[in-house]
Amino acid sequence: MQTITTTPFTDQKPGTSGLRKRTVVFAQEHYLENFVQSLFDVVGELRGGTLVLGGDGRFHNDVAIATIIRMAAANGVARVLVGQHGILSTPAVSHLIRHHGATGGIVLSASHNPGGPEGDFGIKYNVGNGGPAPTSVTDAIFERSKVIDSYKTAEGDVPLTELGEQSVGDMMVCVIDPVADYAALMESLFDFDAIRNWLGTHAMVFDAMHAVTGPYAREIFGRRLGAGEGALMNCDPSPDFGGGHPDPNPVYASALFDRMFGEDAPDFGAASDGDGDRNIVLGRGVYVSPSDSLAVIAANAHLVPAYRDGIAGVARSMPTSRAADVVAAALGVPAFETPTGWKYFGNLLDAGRITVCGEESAGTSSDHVREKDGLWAILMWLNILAARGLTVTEVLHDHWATYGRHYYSRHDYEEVDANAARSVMATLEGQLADLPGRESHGERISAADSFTYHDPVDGSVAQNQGLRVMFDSGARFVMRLSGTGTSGATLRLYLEAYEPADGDHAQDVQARLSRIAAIADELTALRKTVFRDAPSVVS
Ligand code: G16
Repeated sequence: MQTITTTPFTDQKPGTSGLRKRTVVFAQEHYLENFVQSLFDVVGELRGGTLVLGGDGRFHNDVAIATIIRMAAANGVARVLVGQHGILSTPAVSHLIRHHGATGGIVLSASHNPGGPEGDFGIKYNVGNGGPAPTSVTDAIFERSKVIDSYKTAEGDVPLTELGEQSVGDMMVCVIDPVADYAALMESLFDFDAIRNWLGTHAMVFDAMHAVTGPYAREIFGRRLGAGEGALMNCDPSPDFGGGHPDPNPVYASALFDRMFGEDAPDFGAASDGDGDRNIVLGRGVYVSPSDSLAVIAANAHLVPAYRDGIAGVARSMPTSRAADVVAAALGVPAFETPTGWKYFGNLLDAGRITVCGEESAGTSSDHVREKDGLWAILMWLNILAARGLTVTEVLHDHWATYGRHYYSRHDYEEVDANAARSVMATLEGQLADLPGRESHGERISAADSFTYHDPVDGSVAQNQGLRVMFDSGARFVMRLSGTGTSGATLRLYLEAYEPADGDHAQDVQARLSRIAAIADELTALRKTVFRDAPSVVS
């Protein structure tokens, strides 16, 4: 064992989901080591404990895993479970922690951000319930990182090519199949026979975007459910995601969108992101907004074996549309509104107060793990389609005719000047108190605030979680700064308008939301301040 002298970095504060930086930042001498030692110092129970370790296969994954294994041995970890070739999806890590009773897990990923030497890298820690470390833990790691002066490491390299047990000093390293336990969990939740039969007469396509879910998709959709090879796109993980950007949105998953909106489109299309926790779902010529997906899943969960007895409650992040709330009210179960970030669902799931939860950022999941789970959401849809015998479009239309439609869109202004972004937020925040009652473009503002969350389970409070402006018509806009970017600032404007069950559900989404977008721009001088004529991404 060696103790290496180091000096602190000042920028190791985890964001919405772990520490994300440019790969070149992580490649600096001692950068990863400082953060990992801070983690071992803060999470004392890892000494003598079990650590699950893996990543999404992006550039630098192998180097980081070898480093962490050596440091784990030097810091007294008893056992590391690491995915073969260093591969583990985020939901698989969450499941493995729970399944093996591990102390925690480390995921190496920058999620949907691009990879490669010029791209991004990231590290996040998940605690014993399988979920992202709460703010109390990430804050403590950050505090420690500011004063750290040495880290511990050991000699030894473990080849990750072969399954089996090896040792580094006193620590056991088990190289495990990244897919097996997770695939078994999925098979235990869903009606695989019904999905297999449905796939016998319907076509699907799944785009793994050269990211981590490729091997999972081959096993689950291909081998266990019998979807043909033609159903699987980009299923070989690559360190730079095939030169792409593993964010399953209309811009970066355009090949899938083109196919689903083209001639002879398959019945069902789906994709997931870099580390496999996000998902999108499409039907022939139709895209399901993530907020609608959560609401449809909540409304139809009882058709899926694992949720046959109904759901205890639903939670959504604040900017996610309120479609799921309407379903919860109809089911007579509670609905919770949490800040952006999966970690805020953990207490509600652990306490049994909710069964399903989701976010507008293409994340949906249930109490089977403590992370969002892309393949789970896709299997939910397949199981629902098989049970109902309807197309994706029919399921959506039926949903809107029952609960009303929440027209929804997110406008992202990416990599804008950080000061300009803060000024837009300050401009709106300064007006919040005066906004109620104001009228513009035929809409009247009913309320406006800065969102504060009071966790009903442990009483913790999270302030400044985004600015909300609500209208009498049931419309709303939300503005917040992203916590996952790695350069400049990303401003997110979330737009929502409600059309009741007997209303017109066939309007163009952007046209329906244009009034609210115009009001948001007027109140904040958004586009003028960030020097942009239009958002970088509209989803
Ligand atoms: C992460 C978090 C999500 C969050 C998303 C977007 O997802 O886990 O809870 O909704 O970032 O966050 P922001 O709006 O702050 O950029 P992922 O898939 O990137 O890990």
